[in-house]
Amino acid sequence: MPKNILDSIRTLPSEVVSQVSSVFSEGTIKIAITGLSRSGKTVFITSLIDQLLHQNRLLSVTHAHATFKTTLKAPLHNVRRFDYYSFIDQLKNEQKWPQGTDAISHTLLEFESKSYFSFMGNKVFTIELIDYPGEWLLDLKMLELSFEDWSLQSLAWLKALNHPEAEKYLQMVASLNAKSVGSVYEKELHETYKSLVTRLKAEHYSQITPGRFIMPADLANDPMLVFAPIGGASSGLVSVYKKRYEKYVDEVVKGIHLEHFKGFERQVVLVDVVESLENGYDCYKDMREGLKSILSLYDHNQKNFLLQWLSPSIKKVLFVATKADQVAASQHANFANLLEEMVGELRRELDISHIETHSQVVSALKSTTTIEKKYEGRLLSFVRGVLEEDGQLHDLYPGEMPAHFPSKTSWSSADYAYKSFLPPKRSYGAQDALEHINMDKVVEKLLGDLL
Ligand SMILES: Nc1nc2c(ncn2[C@@H]2O[C@H](COP(=O)(O)OP(=O)(O)OP(=O)(O)O)[C@@H](O)[C@H]2O)c(=O)[nH]1
Ligand SMILES: [Mg+2]
Repeated sequence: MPKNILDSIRTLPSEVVSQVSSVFSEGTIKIAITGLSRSGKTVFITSLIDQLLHQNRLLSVTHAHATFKTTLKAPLHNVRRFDYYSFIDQLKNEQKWPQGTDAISHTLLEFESKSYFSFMGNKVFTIELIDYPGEWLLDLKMLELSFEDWSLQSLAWLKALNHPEAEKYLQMVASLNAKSVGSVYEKELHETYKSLVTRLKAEHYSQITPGRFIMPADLANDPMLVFAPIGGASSGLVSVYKKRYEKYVDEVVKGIHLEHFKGFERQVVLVDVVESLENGYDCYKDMREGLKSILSLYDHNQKNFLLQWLSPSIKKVLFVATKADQVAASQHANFANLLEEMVGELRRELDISHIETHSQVVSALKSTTTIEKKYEGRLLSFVRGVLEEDGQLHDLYPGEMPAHFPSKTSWSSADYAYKSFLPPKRSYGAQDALEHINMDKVVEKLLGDLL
């Protein structure tokens, strides 16, 4: 702000100053975009920024009267930058999805929004968007657990999976005894557990801790990570593993994962509804539990003082189901129902904690178009797009989405197989944002009150 304006404000009567100073209200609103890996965080944030930068042309106005301008600001020092320019280039010009990202990254957007009254001047504020891997948020439950409790819970979870690889690991743990000590045992058990959770992750299970075993980022090969859940009988390893576990909780979960969550006002939770339908009842249930852990930060019964200290700053949570373009437009009402079913209980719990919630089905980048076609005498809704598997344009009938998640007995994953599409080939003018489904509604629900 120019110095002379500040000086002239200082000489105004106090009641006028309080009015005028709100005009220049500055401040940064922090928004975390979270979700398990591949849920669509990077594409969602890229599209959100792109819609905001091109807002005047492409979004239906958020509030009838709102006019605002958005600028991408220089990145913060000492944090990883969310690389909007590379991502948007890949999506618009190379028809490529961005590679997976395995760490927290930030970006700053400055908004100037027009006020109702010309004498008031415009409101300027900054939004910090943070791409935050949901896998790291799952670790927050470790804050509440001793090494022994975490081990017990993890082993019980593995047992309940009824998975042959999990079974092998459990047998390995059972075979340990007081003499199983030394770095060879330490590493072998850790590596076996790490491969197991990596495999379970690939098979779409969600509740995996610690997050850094599957997304190590800068901690790959850090000796602090050499631990694994074990039972009390194998006491030879307990003391070393316990020390490392406690160091991990202290330095990584508290020191890094939690640190980035300070001062959050809003959170977007991306949910891959299509993926959960495709992977069957057990993965669906596990994803629901995973989402619960991700949001345990706001649990009003939370006893952990660190979490209690963080939660009051959160005011709004928006649940978003991405990739709506994988199904025909006629299926979007059912899609929204499934999202609601997945997060309904969480929304009620957040409501009790006085946190506003919304849900929205979107496609951050609309990669298909819905077309009507006759098939065996029936008019069906097909999706037309370029398939990832062969790079060719296809018309596909993805079937009807159910209005509810099937029950355990009636759920057959084979009924739900959705294809992946590539970003569409089109030429974008300077004024064109990514084509989307419902990103304008996201802007309204997430930011509408600020504009
Ligand atoms: N059809 C369609 N596919 C999408 C959309 N957004 C994301 N995808 C698909 O989902 C994949 C993952 O998207 P990302 O944005 O990279 O997901 P992420 O959550 O950042 O993943 P990680 O960085 O691995 O945690 C992409 O490679 C696409 O295949 C969308 O709007 N439409
Ligand atoms: Mg990503």
